[in-house]
Amino acid sequence: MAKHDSPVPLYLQIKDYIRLNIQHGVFAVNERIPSERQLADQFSVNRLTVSKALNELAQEGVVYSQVGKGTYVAPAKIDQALQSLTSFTQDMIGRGKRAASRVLHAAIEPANTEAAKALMILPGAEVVVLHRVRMADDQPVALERSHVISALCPGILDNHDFSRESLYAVLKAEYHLHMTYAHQTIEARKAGEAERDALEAESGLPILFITRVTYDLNDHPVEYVRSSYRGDRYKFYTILRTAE
Ligand code: 16G
Repeated sequence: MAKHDSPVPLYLQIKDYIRLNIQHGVFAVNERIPSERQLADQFSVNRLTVSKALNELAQEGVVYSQVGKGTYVAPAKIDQALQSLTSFTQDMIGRGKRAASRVLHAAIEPANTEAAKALMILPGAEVVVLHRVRMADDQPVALERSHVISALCPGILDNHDFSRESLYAVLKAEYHLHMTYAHQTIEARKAGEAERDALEAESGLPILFITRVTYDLNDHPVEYVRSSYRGDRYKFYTILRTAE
């Protein structure tokens, strides 16, 4: 029952109620939660108030709706630490998930200005361009567009299938390129059309857009990547310590 005299708005009380029930497993993952009408009756509020609560929870990736069917509990987000440099495959193995990729594009191309600048090569020098939809347990979670300096890994596309192989593992085992550190930025934005198609997402999906330059042991840039992670399936965490 909602507290109508509380300073906490009614729709926020409903959100808290749903969130708590999910945390305690009362509403289980991929199961339907009570309908808008049931919640409106239960809390003695109008359906618009319930709909506002459900819409916000959907935007936050806590629930998802299926047209004509109802609202369901979304699986928990993948939680990625920002302290260490890992590959997607390593991340997924660490979580007990199956990593795979759908390769959208794989070719040797002249570097565009942006990639050339990031990789400190001349525009037009050859780069391996690899666009992949990264899948966790068969669910698309990210679209990655990698550029790797071609001269560092000759023949890489001829000998490997990146729908199942790890790029970092191949670079290390075959080309002795040890990815050591990376500079990375993360920005929020709405998914564009290409991202929506690749990630099988609806319009309005929030994206965590990551730009990364990855360096080898000798401080040489090796990879420039632009990645779009589904905001409803991913979150990043980091440990912060006080400055000395
Ligand atoms: C991570 C990296 C990406 C790299 C990929 C290699 C981001 C933010 N990070 O996803 O730069 O290309 O791992 O993964 O995109 P793989 O070794 O599994 O192919």
